[in-house]
Amino acid sequence: MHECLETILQNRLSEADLRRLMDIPDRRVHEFVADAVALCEPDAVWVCDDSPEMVALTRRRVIEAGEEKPLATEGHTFHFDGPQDQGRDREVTKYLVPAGEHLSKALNQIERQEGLAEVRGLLKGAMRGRTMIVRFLCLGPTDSVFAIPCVECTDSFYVSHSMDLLYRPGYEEFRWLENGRDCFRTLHSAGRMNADRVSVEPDKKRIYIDHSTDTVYTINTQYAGNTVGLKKLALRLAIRKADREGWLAEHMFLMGVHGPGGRKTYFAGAFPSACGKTATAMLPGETILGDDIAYFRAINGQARAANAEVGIFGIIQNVNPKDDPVIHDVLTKPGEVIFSNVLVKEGRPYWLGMGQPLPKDGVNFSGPWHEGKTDEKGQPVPPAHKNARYTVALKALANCDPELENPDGVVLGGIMYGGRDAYAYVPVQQGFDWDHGIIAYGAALETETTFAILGKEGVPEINLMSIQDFVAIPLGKYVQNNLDFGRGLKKPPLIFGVNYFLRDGENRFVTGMRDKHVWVKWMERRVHGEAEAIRGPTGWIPVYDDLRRLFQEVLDKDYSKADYIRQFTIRVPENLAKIQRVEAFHRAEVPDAPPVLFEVLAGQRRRLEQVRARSGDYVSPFDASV
Ligand code: GTP
Ligand code: SPV
Ligand code: MN
Repeated sequence: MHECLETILQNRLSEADLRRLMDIPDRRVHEFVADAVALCEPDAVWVCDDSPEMVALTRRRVIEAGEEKPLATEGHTFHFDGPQDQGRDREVTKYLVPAGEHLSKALNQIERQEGLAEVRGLLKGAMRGRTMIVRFLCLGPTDSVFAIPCVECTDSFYVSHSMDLLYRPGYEEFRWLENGRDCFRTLHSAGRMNADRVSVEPDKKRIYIDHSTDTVYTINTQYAGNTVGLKKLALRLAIRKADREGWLAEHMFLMGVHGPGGRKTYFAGAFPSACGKTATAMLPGETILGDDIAYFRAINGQARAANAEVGIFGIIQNVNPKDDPVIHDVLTKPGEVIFSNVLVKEGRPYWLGMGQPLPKDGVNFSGPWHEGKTDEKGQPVPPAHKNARYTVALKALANCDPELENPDGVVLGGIMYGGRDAYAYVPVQQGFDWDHGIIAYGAALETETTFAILGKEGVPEINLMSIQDFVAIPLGKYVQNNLDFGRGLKKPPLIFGVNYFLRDGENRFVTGMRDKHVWVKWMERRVHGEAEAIRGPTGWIPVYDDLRRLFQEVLDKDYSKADYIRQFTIRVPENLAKIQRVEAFHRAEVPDAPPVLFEVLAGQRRRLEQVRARSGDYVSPFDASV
């Protein structure tokens, strides 16, 4: 076996590349690369050691390969994914489950041997005529308790370039990798591509997660969420590792919220894809530590959190100078930015909701585009895709939090959960305690599907803690791990439920885009015991006077009692219906749901019935106390 491995590597790698690979002592890495070479049969293999010259070479090669094209502004490039490759693909993303092992029914899975044979069959010879790039990266700050070394073999320079913006270099981390320490592996090929370097076999797209070997296989896709192994692919592996080791890997942003007297309190927040993580973490005047993936560890009885990433792969729709001044600035000045699936005309990128009229023609993910263009099904092709994104390094942002590289992470003051809940929950509330918050806001999180995932938009669903797509362990165990995490802490972070998407009888949102800033400031005050609250049936809700003051202070806006009542009225029938849906979901899909989940929901139902008996179906926040 070893001889064979050495022969494979010697035959395909230059002397220098072979040396860079062999300088990494862990034999499993050599085996992974040798297997990828033997399977995918690339013409050449390029082992990147993160030196500035090699990183610069990636930037050159991505242009030469035609996977990105330069825009007029220095450092800006654009990339297109195929029309059927514009988001994460749930259908074809599956866990490879060894015979005898079980995952919750709600998780997409396939028997391991069958899945391996299928995906490896598709990868066979997939890199002929191409270069395979070998990248070493690190999730979490390097040389820290959070660090997880990752290696990816890919035939895409776009993937390699994206990783330079989104992750910490890891070659050095690997050089010191003790034998046996976990490392995550991804093998990716774009598959067959057309002359524009776009994958052309979407029906053969597969993203298979082999947690038995911490390896992910992905083929016939280019969308970063399906191909950049350290994003959601590694999150699935990290959730299993965290389960083994007693910490948490979460689909959460991290931000510093600035309070009175110059203090700063860190918050994490879980929202499903395209439901407000980046929008919250980028609030003007606050600092961003991360917008997508956070790791939590209990260290000396404190909840400490670190960003797994160092960049943003963010939704560009609606980024405009008024609502998102900081990110808009980065997207319009020279610096390294990859725009994906925007409209391009004369070297300029355009996107939906950018705050200026779009050209009537240009080039986009569908090829040459003009106003009125329809696809083969007769559907209108939008100028830019709703899920068009930008990729930038966090350090390019003026509001990047200085603790990003702290090897011990930051101490968390609060955690929020929120989804697209049109009917039930009030815009902001605080859990009665850790268990209530985790269950009532996290495990009971309802939302609607968004454009970040292929398929129909706006379909209501439960998305447990905003992370259901990525939970690679039984769902009940995942909830239990969250409950247990709080028990090990001296002062657990406060848990909040937020809802930016509550609608009125006319289907209009009851809150504005900037209102979340007031909720965030209120939560910060609550952490420090400086705001009052009413004990409502579904959680502590803000008192009117505090909100009125904060609206004035934060947004320079008058906040009327009528607004407060409209936003914070307890909708009893809608909340009871929610509890019923959530219970039914857990009974049907989560056989190992912790019993306390049903107790918390039953308590919530009792309190709602109690206020209804006293005050009717729709209870003003002024009468909501239970
Ligand atoms: P991923 O990167 O996909 O994980 O998502 P994210 O959670 O970071 O999403 P992001 O913050 O970029 O969500 C953006 C979407 O939420 C856009 O469609 C916004 O217009 C919408 N959004 C954000 N805040 C609000 C709000 O307060 N009200 C309404 N109605 N929409 C909002
Ligand atoms: C999400 O879909 O939650 C994202 C983008 O953050 S992706 O990289 O596709 O995961
Ligand atoms: Mn995400």
